[in-house]
This record gives sequence, C-alpha cells and structure tokens, in this order.
Amino acid sequence: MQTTEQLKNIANHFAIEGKILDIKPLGNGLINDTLLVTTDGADKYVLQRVNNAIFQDVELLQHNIDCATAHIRRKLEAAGEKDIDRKVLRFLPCKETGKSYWTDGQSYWRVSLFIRDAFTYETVDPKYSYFAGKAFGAFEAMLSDIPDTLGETIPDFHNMELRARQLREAVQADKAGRMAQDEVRAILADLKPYEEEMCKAERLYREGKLPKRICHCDTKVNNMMFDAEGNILCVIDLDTLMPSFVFSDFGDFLRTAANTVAEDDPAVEKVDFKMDIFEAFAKGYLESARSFLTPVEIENLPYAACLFPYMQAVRFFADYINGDTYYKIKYPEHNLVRTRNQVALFHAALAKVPQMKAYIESLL
Ligand code: GN1
Ligand code: MG
Repeated sequence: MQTTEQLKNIANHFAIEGKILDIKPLGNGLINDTLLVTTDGADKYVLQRVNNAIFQDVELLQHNIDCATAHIRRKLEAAGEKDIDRKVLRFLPCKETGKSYWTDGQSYWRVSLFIRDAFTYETVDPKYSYFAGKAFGAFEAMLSDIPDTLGETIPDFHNMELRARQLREAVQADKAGRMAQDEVRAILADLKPYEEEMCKAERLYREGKLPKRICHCDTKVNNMMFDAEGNILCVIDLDTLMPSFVFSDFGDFLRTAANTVAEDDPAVEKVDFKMDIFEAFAKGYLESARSFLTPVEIENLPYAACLFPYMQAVRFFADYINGDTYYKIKYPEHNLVRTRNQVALFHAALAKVPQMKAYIESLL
C-alpha cells in the first residue's frame, strides 16, 4: 500500500478543489481499494484503485460509468431534481488526459465526489427495503433507453453456467489441496443437484425468451447510499454496471438484505431468508420496473432470489478451493465460512419459493 504522501500525489492528478489534508480507508469493499480524501475546501472525495486483475479492461469500465452517470444526470436534470451531485456519482477528470481515470501504467485510479450526509448500511428493515426496490427499479428504468453501447466489464459475470464450470475446474486443479477436506466434498455434493435448475436463465436467454438489460450487478445493501430520512440517494460501486438479466439486481440485493445475518457470519444455524424484506423489496421494485419487465422476468423473480445465494456460494467456494485468490479474506477459512453461510441461505430461500410466488402474484 502507498504512503499518504504517494496517495496525495495520485489524487492530485485529478481536478480536486482545495489542498488535500488527509487520506484514509473507507468502506467494506471486497475488490477495490477505497479511500476518503479530506481537503481544506468544502468537498470531500473518494479515491479508488480499481482492481485491474479483476477488471481487466478499465477503459471499457470507465466508458460504461461515464455514459451511465451522464445519462442519469441528464434524466435527473430534465425531471427538475435538485441536489443532483448526491443522486448520481460524479467522477473528476484527470488534469492531464481529461479521462475519468489516471494510470501509472500498472494501477488505475479514479476520484469521485464524496456524497455528503449520506449513509450506507449492512442491513435494512422492510421500509428501507421498499425504498431500495423502488430505487433499483428506477435505476434500471433510467438506463433502459441509454443510447450508448455498454460492454461487459467482467465477461459473463453473472453467467451461472460459467460459475459452475469454474467450480468444476477449481475442483479438478485442487491447487490448494483443499479437496482432501471432508466438508469441502460434502458442500460440493450438496450444491450439485441444483446446478441445472440454477442455470435456467442462460437457457431462457439462448431460447430468446429472456433479454439482457443494463443492470448494476452488485446490488449489495452496502452499495447504496441513503439520506438521513431513509430515502435512497444513489447507488454506488458501478464497476459491474453492464448488460445482464434483471435477476442480477433483484437477486443480489435480497442475498444480502434478506439474510438474517451477514454473508460471512459463521453461525449458519442463524441464517434465514426474511420474507418481510423480500415482500417490501419486490413491491418497490415492481412499482418502478413493472412497465418494462416481461412476464418471464416477473415470473422468475423467486428463482432470482435463490440463484444469487447459490451463485455466490459457488463463487466463494471456488475461491476457497483455488487458495483464496479473488476475494479479500481476513482469516484463512473466511471463504469457507462465507460458502457455508450462502449455502444455508440458498436452502432457506428455496424453501420459501411458493410463498414468494404467491406474494408476487398478489401484486399483479
Ligand atoms: C464483490 O466489491 P464488492 O465487495 O461490492 C463482488 C460481488 C460479490 C460480493 C460478495 C466484482 O463485491 O460480485 O457479490 O463481493 N464483486 C466482484 O460480497 O466480483
Ligand atoms: Mg461495494
């Protein structure tokens, strides 16, 4: 990690106003390095190093973000919204190139305006869940007519067939020798019978029955900012903004918000899928997204609520078997603990599919 002096030099490549006073870590992201920049001026900034081992085409990634934030900004302006810098992220241009990132040839950095008086949460109650549903539906709706072509910043990011294949490859390579553990083999056996059903989205897509739309693709609870009253201001962490199935945004929010515990809580017996959170989110989401969703998309929202814990279990598990090369970990078994948790959440969600279906139908 860089010294504060080095970080200041990096941040000074951007059109920051005022003199930088301090730079310190911010948030709980598992992929990028995120820092808060304080200045002697009115604004604070967020400095991020994009993890370019994971996001290999930062040029494309920033293109997506530039187009999407500009499009949303235009819509908010046209709607007469006030305080727009708190409702959509604003990235600063690099002083030398005018681009929204700066690179020293190895690392990629960017700076955005820090959103004032905003809060992120690791959990939400039903009221906030309803707001979040409305906000994500509105986010997708705003981007539904974006004129630019956006690319996949991680190709096939939420493709379950690919994730299942990556797990099979990890098992075969057994790079960290972890297949010797009984529990690892037991988890594998637990996941396997559901694989085909969970790959349904890709089949529907191939059959021409399911569209791809511009989605956020990382709708974890802690990726949205609320104001003091609990209204959503904006969504953050736009690196995975790309064409995907709407299941991504619906499912990933519930994966974090409807879990009774955090995604890495070792107390698996406490894991459950909260139906009140599901109902509130589904209600809000359908209110703002119903106008553009197809019947196939709506009908499969309960499937999405199961798919995301399943996919995340597969991803954490593959990373554990590979020897922890993707997600940041805080202790050696962290990815295994996360896997157990997500497997439990998957089973809990699956058991509630009939209730979820009945609730969605009651909304139509
Ligand atoms: C990562 O960067 P962060 O922590 O918001 C990951 C998501 C996972 C999530 C699991 C690019 O998100 O897909 O769902 O961790 N992002 C990427 O907590 O892989
Ligand atoms: Mg994040």
